Amino acid sequence: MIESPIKWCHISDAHLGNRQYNLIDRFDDFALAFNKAVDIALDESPDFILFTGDMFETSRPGAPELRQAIHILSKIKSKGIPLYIIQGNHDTTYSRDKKYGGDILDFLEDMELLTYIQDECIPVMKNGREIALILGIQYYGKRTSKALMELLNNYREELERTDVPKILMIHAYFEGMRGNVDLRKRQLPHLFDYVAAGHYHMRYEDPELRLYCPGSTEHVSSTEWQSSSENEFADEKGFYSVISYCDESQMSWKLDTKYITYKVRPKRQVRTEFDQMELESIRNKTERILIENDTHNAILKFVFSGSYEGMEHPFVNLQRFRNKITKAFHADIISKFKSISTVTWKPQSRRDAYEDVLREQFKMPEKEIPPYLSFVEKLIKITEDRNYNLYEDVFDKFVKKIQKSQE
Ligand SMILES: [Mn+2]
Repeated sequence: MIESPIKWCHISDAHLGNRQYNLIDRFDDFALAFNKAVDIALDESPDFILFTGDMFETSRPGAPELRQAIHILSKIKSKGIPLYIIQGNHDTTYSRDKKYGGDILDFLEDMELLTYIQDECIPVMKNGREIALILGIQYYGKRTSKALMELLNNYREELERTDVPKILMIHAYFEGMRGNVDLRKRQLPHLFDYVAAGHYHMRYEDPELRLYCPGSTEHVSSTEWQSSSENEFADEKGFYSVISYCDESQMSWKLDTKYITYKVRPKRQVRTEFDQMELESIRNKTERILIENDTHNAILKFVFSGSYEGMEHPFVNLQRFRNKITKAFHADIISKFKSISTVTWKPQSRRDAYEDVLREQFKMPEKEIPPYLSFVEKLIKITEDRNYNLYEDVFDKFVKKIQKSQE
């Protein structure tokens, strides 16, 4: 048994090389965030560092992101702290390079910048002594459960040990993280003292299962921006710093986990729902909201939704207000509008109903109604003969035809 506590840091999903929004500064953000996490981790003076997959955005990173990685990983190496890494779905899984001799993580291992664990169980050594045991599994997606069972079988003896903390490194979605699940919680054996998870980009933990997922080092997608309040910016990411010590009385390894955060570029989603407003007021309000929320250096996502009256303007294009944003680093403007009918349906017959539509919806002059109506009647006749679903199918097409003729 080891008397002194063991300490490790757990970082995940750096996605180096993500050329988000096609902006070089955004490309740099990913390196800056990973670099920040590593700097803080090194200040913690851990015995070793874990990285649970997706170091790179793609399996064939370009020279710029490779240089970023080498620069950052060299700092870890120069402190003499070992780095253990597993593959993620982004960086290595679908790499064809593997069968030609090695993927990008093999390459970095050749440069002695990390230890790449691929479906194996390895001891962590410090000063000639074993201080931990790490089982690292490759990315298997939906086949994770089966692959894990096989792996556990192969290392049954080692995993029965209790003299060192046992760690599982895994890149998979667990139940509770999101709808798409790779591994159910009951499929996770109670063999490990710490389960280091990657893949899910938000922080997630289940202390009972000893499952810890720090999330990505930078926000990879806007779905990660959720913050406690609508008005707050999502501007923090983090990683785990863990101290494990032996509880002699219970022959088990206790965990003392700390989630350390650092600042990243602020992001915010601004949702606005319009309730049956006139088009003109939608435009005015949109302009005001864009200007009010324009924030220096931030990434913004505006989502405008709702319905408007009348069918004169079937498309609401708010992109034209893009130039109102001058301070933000990047902004997406998304509009999801639908028009609502102002016609009240009280038809005695279908003919009356269409007459109502033409008069009220299309503001058609009285004298123009009869020719259209005879066209409608023909349509009705044909569609009834053919047994179409008149309201949902043909009427739709009819409305579009009229809209087009009025453009
Ligand atoms: Mn990822």
